[in-house]
Amino acid sequence: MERTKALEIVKKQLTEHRYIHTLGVEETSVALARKYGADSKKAEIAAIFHDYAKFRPKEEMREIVRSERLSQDLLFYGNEVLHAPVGAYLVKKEVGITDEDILRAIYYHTTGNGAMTLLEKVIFLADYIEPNRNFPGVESVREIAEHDLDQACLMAVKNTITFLMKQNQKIYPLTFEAYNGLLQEIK
Ligand code: DGI
Ligand code: FE
Ligand code: FE
Ligand code: FE
Repeated sequence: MERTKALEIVKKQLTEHRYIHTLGVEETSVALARKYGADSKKAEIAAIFHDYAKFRPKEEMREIVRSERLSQDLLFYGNEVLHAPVGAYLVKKEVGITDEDILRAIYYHTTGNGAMTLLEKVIFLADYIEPNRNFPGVESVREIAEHDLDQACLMAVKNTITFLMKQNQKIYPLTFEAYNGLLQEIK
């Protein structure tokens, strides 16, 4: 799909703030794809659509989890976790994207998983470090991302787990699997 067409479609789904974030993820993921040898066209499309479902009502997302038989443990989690797998489903159904690499990158963009592909890592990391993000620790992840994709992803997952634990929030099992998987790859 052409970039301008994709942006036109996703813009309707997002707030202005989230659209600007999406442009940042796109720019960052294309740069990471070029640096680390992922498919930059797939990175571009996955980035543009990664938060497609971010503003769907929670009940609509829960209904999709039930009717499409996604992992039923998703029903114990909120919008922050749901919008990624539900987004992959909706991008396929409503936008007509069928490329499994792109759909997987969208599906796993929030949690990661235990055996991440290059494209999944690129989208996961770009979402975390895109230029509009400014939370404690993001600058050091940006620096690691200059030279080591796996270490940067690991640092992002560690920061996320620590942040969630400090807030007494549930951690989705795939988030722990991402931590374990990245650690194993690095060793
Ligand atoms: O959609 P974005 O805000 O661009 O970014 P995202 O899809 O990476 O979502 C980030 C949020 O998701 C952040 O508030 C932390 C939260 N999150 C990430 N992993 C988990 C999680 N929340 C829970 N409860 N459990 C997780 O494993
Ligand atoms: Fe997201
Ligand atoms: Fe993220
Ligand atoms: Fe995002």
